[in-house]
Amino acid sequence: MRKISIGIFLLLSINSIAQNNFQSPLPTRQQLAWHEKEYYLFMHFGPNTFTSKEWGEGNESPELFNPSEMDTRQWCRIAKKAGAKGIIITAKHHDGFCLWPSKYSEHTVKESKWKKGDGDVLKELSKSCREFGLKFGVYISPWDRNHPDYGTEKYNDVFVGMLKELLKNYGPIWELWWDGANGEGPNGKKQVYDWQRYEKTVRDISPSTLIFSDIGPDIRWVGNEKGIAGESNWNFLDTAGFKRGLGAPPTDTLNHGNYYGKQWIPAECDVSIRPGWFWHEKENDKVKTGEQLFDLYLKSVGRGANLLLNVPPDSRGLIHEKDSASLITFKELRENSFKENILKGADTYYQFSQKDFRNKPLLLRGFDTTSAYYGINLQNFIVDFKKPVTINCIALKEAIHLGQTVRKFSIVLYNGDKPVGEVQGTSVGRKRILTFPTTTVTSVRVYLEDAQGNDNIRGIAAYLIDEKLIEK
Ligand code: FUL
Repeated sequence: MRKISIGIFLLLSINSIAQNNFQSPLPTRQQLAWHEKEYYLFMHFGPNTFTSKEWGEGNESPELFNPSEMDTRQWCRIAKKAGAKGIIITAKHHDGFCLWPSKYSEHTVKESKWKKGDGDVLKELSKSCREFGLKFGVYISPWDRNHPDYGTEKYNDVFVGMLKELLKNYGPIWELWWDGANGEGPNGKKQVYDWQRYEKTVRDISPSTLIFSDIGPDIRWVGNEKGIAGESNWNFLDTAGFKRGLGAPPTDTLNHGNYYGKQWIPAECDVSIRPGWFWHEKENDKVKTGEQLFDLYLKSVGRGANLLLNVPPDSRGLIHEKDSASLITFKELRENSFKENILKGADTYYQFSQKDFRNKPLLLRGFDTTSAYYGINLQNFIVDFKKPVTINCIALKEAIHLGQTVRKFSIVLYNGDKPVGEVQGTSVGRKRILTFPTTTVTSVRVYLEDAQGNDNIRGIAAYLIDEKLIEK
């Protein structure tokens, strides 16, 4: 018996080696923890909140910035209630206005009327995030339409000085967001950015900060601002020869990642709850509904990416009632939909050979924990329910600390011996949520049809969710 199983093992190993020259890149510890955060809020706040603009020109009076009731605890309370795991705020948008009293600029909160120039949004927000157990991140636009040094080498010193202020005075900074949008400064000049120096500054001061940009190095832009990851979403990207901004890879590449990419640079889906990124009175009745947000969740988190949902504070400095209502509905829809894993208690059999099926309950236990099942190349499995169940959603998870290896799979739904439906997919990644017409089944068979290395499926879950939430 021992000999036979060693034989099977060798056969499978040789099979894997023969098929796979590709070694999956692996995420860092920080990236792995980032994946687990799934969804967090973005906040665009600054002079544009008061002028109804999306891109301030940089010549707005700093006095305009004057929220009447700003309360970062309200932001955090709502974020927490909505199940978001952190907040990333626009410390400086393209108009150059700094939400903190930077000594490198004269276009900041200290020049505003707010709190007679003594206020500091970042100080208040970082403190509230700590209080509420939320991650704190900052967006800082490299493009600056206000700074007099923009377009000269001196601006690189300014930008590095600002980064140091952010990292040293408001840390730990969980995620740092570098926008790719770029244009001219106040004097019509374009900037040559010293990205290497910027990156080194961050790594030296705060090695655990995750850097987001079009091309990472830690997190990549998903290639659109709609909050939608590619149906196939590889956590890999090749960045050689590409730059941030205009020199970035094609948006389609960013959307899907590179199939054989050499670096682990996962996608983050940024999208606004409103048509614009900043709060505008006239958009109060255009806030996305909880149902629309749920759909975006399926197309971002459900495709293995993270969701960065922008909820911009209004001119009072509060999250608007309409936005918080949608966030809470969104939270309830997620909770109700994924409350009960119908697979719990079912038996899972791995197919070791044509006739050899072995019970492996570990797979089911693993779904909501971080424990992993270590797979073998292209190992199919069957989940057998003890009685007929009705489902319309299946979620799979890959043990991504071992890489991303599953390339193609299909799931066949059975009622007794009769196939009653089939779902196909390519990438799995951290989480893959598949929806299909409501079906009564007694078992499901998962066929791993292509993989680059062992397919480390960590878990499978099935749900019955409100049919109105599923695209027909
Ligand atoms: C873009 C910017 O130009 C928008 O204003 C916004 O900040 C969005 C998140 O990124 O590139």
